[in-house]
Amino acid sequence: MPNFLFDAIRARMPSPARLLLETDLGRTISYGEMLELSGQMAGALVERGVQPGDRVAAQVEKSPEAIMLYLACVRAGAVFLPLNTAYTVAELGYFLGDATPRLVVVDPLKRETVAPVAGQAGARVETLGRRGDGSLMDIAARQPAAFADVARAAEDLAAILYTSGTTGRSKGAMLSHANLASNAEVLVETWRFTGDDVLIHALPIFHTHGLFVATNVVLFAAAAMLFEQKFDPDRMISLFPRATSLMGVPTFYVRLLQHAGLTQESTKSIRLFVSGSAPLLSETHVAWRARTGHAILERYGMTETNMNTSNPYEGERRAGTVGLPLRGTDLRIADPESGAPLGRGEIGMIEVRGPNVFRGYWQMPEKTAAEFRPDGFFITGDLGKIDVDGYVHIVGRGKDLIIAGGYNIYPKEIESEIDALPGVVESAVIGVPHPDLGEGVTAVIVRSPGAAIGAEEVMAAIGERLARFKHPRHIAFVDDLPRNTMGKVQKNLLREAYKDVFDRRA
Ligand code: MCA
Ligand code: AMP
Repeated sequence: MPNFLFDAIRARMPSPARLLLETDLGRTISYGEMLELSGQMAGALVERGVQPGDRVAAQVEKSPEAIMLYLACVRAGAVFLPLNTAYTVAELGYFLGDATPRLVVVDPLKRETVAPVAGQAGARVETLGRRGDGSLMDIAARQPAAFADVARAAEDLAAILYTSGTTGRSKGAMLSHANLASNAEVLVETWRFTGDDVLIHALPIFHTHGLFVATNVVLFAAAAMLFEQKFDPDRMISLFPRATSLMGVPTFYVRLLQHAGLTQESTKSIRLFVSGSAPLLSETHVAWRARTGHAILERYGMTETNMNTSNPYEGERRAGTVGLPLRGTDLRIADPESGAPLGRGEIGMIEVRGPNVFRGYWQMPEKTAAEFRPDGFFITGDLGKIDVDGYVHIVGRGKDLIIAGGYNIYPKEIESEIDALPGVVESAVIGVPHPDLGEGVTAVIVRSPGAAIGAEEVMAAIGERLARFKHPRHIAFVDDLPRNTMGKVQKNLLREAYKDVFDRRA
């Protein structure tokens, strides 16, 4: 039956024997095996009661099986909901309660801890283990390799990815089959991917970058990937001779520049280095070019929109810019308040419209409506301008967001946890320059008179509640937070006051 996204992958499949991925342990999966394994996994989902439109949540370590689970969801007509492996059980409880998935798939060691929150959300827990341990893999092994894909139309949902909210709780961005397929198609074309490409895949697969940009581009190009458990500079250098491309966050490039093995010679088989998810400093772009002769191609996207812009493959890759709108995506700069379009060179809100833009926030029609203009443009929350040559520059964020190592962190979530502690009056959480992660989380806290709470107590208290990457790396105590005449905390002043805390330590 027609299945919009998987049909597009099938239509581009190379011969079954061609390599799809090779892991860092040397395990390989061919395109033919992918078809069989994802079909068996789809059969296992159906046996476990998954119906079209059901959500299937997954908090699993990076593995080929996790990719098969994603493809199985697409084929079974389910909605894949990947979750950061760093999320605590408290964080997980919210996502499961909101998305009410039919199944929650976890690694075997997490089954016991996740079972209570899954139960509260009415979801059944399955493990993604090995064959022989009663996991989904066992059920899959009993299924026929041929699976009749469930019919799904272009606008049907393929995935929900949660993006933290600037106010309130995280919102589930609903991504359709057409959102994912259209973006993969245009990226393959823009970045000239072909069946001869070998991508180094060292990103996590619970976010847009690693799951859709990297994996779908490989599948849509019938290319191969070297599928690494995590980013490791030594491994990258040793893999370069076998690869043609790398996709990473700026921290990848910053760390690789510190490696003596990064040279023109060691990177000579690579045709494309792509950076995204956070701003790539011009100095990183320039240093990379000087060391390797390659100009990193920077692009810009969001969970809600997939990729919006890219520097050109041919033509100037301009440092400090995110390039030109992708084919099919309209991008404009508008007055943040009125939405009135602004002219070339003027700074305003970046707004986008196109087949890449999501279908709204899961069960939040008001929030969805508030983030779209009447003519269908999505308000990104990023501030930027378009220069005379049409290149888009991101100059700041209209949203209170920290990006550390490519992970988005919403200050409000951390402030709420800190403010709830005894002895704390209030707090402000800011991101300040960090030499490795781009931005480092800093908490500025006002204590109640006489309270003795210190940094250690704060860390101990929030440690169990928030994922490790959200934890402040610097904590300061002050008498008052700076406020404007409206009473709003002036985070710009705090960012200025603490701008050197990480540089000093580097
Ligand atoms: C790890 N830690 C972090 C981060 N990663 N802390 C803050 N921010 C982070 N990003 C913590 C670990 O828990 C650990 O804690 C300590 O830092 C040191 O870990 P380390 O070994 O240095 O980290 P790593 O494992 O090397 O990871 C760094 C990383 C990784 C490679 C940059 O964070 C990463 O792969 N980031 C990519 C994120 C990504 O895919 N973003 C795309 C989002 P302890 O102190 O306990 O040891 S999609 C998106 O943004 C849009 C759509 C887009 O445009 O792409
Ligand atoms: P996420 O919520 O994880 O989808 O993150 C999306 C946000 O990451 C965007 O709204 C931007 O603020 C930021 N972002 C992504 N790519 C870039 C880039 N190349 N330069 C600057 N910011 C970026």
